[in-house]
Amino acid sequence: MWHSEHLETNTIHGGKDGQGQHGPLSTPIYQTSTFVFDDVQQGASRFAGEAGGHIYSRLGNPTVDELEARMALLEGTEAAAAFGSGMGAVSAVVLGLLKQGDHLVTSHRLYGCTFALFNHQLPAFGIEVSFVDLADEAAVRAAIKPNTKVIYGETPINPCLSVADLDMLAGIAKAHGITTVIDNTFMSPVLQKPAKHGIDIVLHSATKFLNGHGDVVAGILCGPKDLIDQIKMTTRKDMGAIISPHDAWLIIRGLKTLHLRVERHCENALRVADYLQSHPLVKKVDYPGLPGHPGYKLLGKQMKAGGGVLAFELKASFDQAVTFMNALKMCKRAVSLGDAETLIQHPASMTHSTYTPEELSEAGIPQTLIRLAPGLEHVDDIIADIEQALGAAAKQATQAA
Ligand code: 3LM
Repeated sequence: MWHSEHLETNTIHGGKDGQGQHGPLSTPIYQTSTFVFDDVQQGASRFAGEAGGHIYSRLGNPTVDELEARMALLEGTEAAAAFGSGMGAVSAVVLGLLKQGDHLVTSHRLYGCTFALFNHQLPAFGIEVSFVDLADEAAVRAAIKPNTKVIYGETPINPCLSVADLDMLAGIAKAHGITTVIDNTFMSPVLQKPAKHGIDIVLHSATKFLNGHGDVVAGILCGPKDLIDQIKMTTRKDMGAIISPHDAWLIIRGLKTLHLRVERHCENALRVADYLQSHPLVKKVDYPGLPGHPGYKLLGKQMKAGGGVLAFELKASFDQAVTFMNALKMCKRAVSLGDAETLIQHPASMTHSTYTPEELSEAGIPQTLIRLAPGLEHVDDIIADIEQALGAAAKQATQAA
C-alpha cells in the first residue's frame, strides 16, 4: 500500500491495494451486495472473524475498503469507516460511544441535524447532553462531569464559522479519559488534521469537499483501529447506514483533486470575504481567513487557511436580504457546500431550521445570517453576481424610503 509524506500524492495513490487482476488504473467498483463462500466452513469462519474475506456489503466491500484506507491515510489515523451520509456517521459514532446514563459535552452551535439528534434523540435514549461554547475553555472545563464520555464539536462551526482550539479540547479530554470527536467537514484534511492535535475521531460529511461535485451523500469516521472496528461491527452494521460501492468510488475520484479544489475554494472565499467586508450594505462577515476574525489566531497552528465557507449579514432589512438572494443569477440557492458551484442559503430557515428561534438566539446564530460557499468559478464572476444582487437589494431600500 502506497504511503507518501505528501497529501497531494496520497489523495491519488494512497490506500491502493494493488492493481487487481486486470491492472485497471481506476479503482474497480465492486457493485455486489454479497460475496460467495467456497464452502460452509469458510462462510462460518468469516462470520466468526477467524478468516479474512468479505461477507456482505453492509459489513464491508473492497471499493469501500479502498476509500477507507485512503481517508485514514489523509487524516493520519489508523482506520476509517464510511457511511451512507454524514448523519449516518454522526449517529453511529455517538450511539457507539455512549449509553444510557452517559453524558455528552458538545457545542451550542452545530450543523442543524446534528443539533436535532443531540437535542431530541439522545435525551430520549437516556443520554445527557450539555451544549456549551467550545471556544471557551472555562465553559468546557465547567461542563465536564464524572459521567462525561464524549466531547463532540465542529471547527469551524456550521454556520457561523467560529473556531475551537483542538489542542485545548484534546488536552481537557485526555486528562479526564474522555473520547473526542471533531467534525472536520468545513476544513478537509488539506487544511486541518484534528488527529495530529490529539483528537480521537475525525468525522466528515463526505458529501461536501471530499466528494466535491454535488452528486453524492456520504460520511466518514477516521480514528484508532479499535474504536473504528467497534463502530463497524456495532452501530454501522446493525443500524445499517452503509455507503454504496458506487458512491465510494465517486468519492475516491473526487479525492484525486481535493487539494487543488480546496486551494481554489479558499482563494475564492478570501476574495469574496474581502469584497463583502468593504461593501456598504454588508454589516458583518464571518470568515476565519480574515484578520479580524477570532479564529484567525489559529491559522498556522491548527488550520492552513480559512476554508471555503463564509457567512455574512446585511445592514438591510430581512426582506432586502431575501431580495438579494433571489436576485442572484449564477450563484445557486441551495444548501450544502464544497461543490464546484457557488451555493448560498439562509441557515435560520434552511440548514438550521431544526433550532427554534429561541435556540438560535441562545446559540448566537442570527436570524438574518446568510451562508455562502464560493465554488470553483472565476472569482470575478462570483463577485459580479453578488454585486448585481446587492445592487437589487439597495434599489429596493431606496424605493422603500
Ligand atoms: C449543510 N450540512 O448545508 P450529510 N456535519 C456538517 C454538515 O455541514 C453536514 C453534516 C454533518 C449541510 C447539509 S442541510 C439539509 C444540507 C458540518 C451537512 C451532515 O448527512 O452528508 O448531509 O452530512 O450545511
